[in-house]
Amino acid sequence: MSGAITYMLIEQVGKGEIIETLLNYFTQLAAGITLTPTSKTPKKTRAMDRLYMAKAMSPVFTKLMNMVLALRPESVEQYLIGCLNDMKLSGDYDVVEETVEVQAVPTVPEVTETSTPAAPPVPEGPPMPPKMTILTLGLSLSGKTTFLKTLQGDPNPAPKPTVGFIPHALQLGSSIVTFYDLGGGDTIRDIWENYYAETHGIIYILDAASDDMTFKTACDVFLTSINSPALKGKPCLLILNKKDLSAYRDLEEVKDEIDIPPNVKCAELILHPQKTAKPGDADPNIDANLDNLFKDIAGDFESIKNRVDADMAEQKKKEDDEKKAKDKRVMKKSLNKAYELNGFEKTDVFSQEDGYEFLAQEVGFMKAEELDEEGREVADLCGYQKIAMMLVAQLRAPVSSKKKKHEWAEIKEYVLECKGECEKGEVDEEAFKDVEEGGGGIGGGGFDWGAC
Ligand SMILES: Nc1nc2c(ncn2[C@@H]2O[C@H](COP(=O)(O)OP(=O)(O)OP(=O)(O)O)[C@@H](O)[C@H]2O)c(=O)[nH]1
Ligand SMILES: [Mg+2]
Repeated sequence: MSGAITYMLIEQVGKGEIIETLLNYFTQLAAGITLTPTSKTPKKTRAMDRLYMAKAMSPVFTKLMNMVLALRPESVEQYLIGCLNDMKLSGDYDVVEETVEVQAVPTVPEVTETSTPAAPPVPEGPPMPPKMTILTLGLSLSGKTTFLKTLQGDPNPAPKPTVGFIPHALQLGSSIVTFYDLGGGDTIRDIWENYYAETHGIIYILDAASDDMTFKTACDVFLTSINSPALKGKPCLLILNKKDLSAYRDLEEVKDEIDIPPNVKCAELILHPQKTAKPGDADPNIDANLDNLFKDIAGDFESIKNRVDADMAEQKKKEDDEKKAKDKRVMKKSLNKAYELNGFEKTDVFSQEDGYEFLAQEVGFMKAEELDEEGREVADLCGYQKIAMMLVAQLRAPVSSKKKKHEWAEIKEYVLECKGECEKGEVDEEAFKDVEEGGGGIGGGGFDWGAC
């Protein structure tokens, strides 16, 4: 993060370019490239740097650091790329436009989108867990983002449709509660289930004043989501929103449509502060309903946490297995090209001398002579095919320090196994797609080099 701050201070891009520039910075960083500023020296004095930091950059960095502190993601770079992408796509530039006094530059970021007037009080009862993740679900326009902005004290939220997902971390006493705001559009709903495993509780927001067809869909989507294996039985708050409108259906009418399971508590609310009896003030019933949800989670936290840990481990294993399988398909396709097997033509194949040099450079040496005997043997096995050698180089010298560095002996075994399968004619159709998906060839972004 400090590298990014230095880079931004020297570059001093315009306010509208901050998200884009940071996104580029972290994307390059994830690819192992640390961007150096185009200008070698800061364009302005240190006082001006501070002013710039305060006015333009500080809100963005504070927001990003709050999210990282709250979620402690495994890969900070990838997580920041996701957040910045979401901010870019959703046009969530509000923070950049805030006026910040120079004296107010935070040296240590606080976790606080959070300590805002409308944030709910710490509930009494069982001790609150240190961290909780709450999934906020509901169809598009049901009021999810409005609700989260209201919780953060915004008296007149006017959100744009959410594309993807935006985490909002709120500090409640000693507990950090992270609400995931997920877009509710038809196509975006496909991503919801990626977040089910890690969730401790659910808030489903229903626009109870919508037209009949939307209402029916919202009820169906509610039941499907809360009955999915990773969510079933977890504490849930069903909010019937837009009580201020005449088309509003009350709880009795909703119950005619949905059989509400026992783990679900219901609330009839007005989530938009401008629609309440006292415009500008949040609906006073929000706090008590949230407290009840937190109490339900706190009361059963041990077993919910065990379930979350187990589900997340299973999900990670599934993802790793899928990545491994995909990498193997790419390797086999490259070997088919190297050895002209299974109808493939010889493509991107070096001479032996150039192949050694290529692999040597890919693993970080200056000259081919530095590649030892075992490395050469692997290059031989790869048939000097470019992508195959790039794949093995990534196993030997992964870009990310978190990925395992494999020994040549292990890599040799892996290439032999892939080659053996190719020779037996084991090629699956997916292989034809993967390399195209992988960026059309060398260095394509679709491979997960470290998965093996
Ligand atoms: N009348 C009324 N309108 C509301 C209330 N709450 C939210 N709205 C309006 O309903 C719409 C909901 O917008 P969002 O909060 O962006 O909805 P969302 O669920 O986040 O939608 P996606 O991000 O597309 O999934 C906005 O136009 C709000 O002004 C309410 O209590 N009463
Ligand atoms: Mg939204």
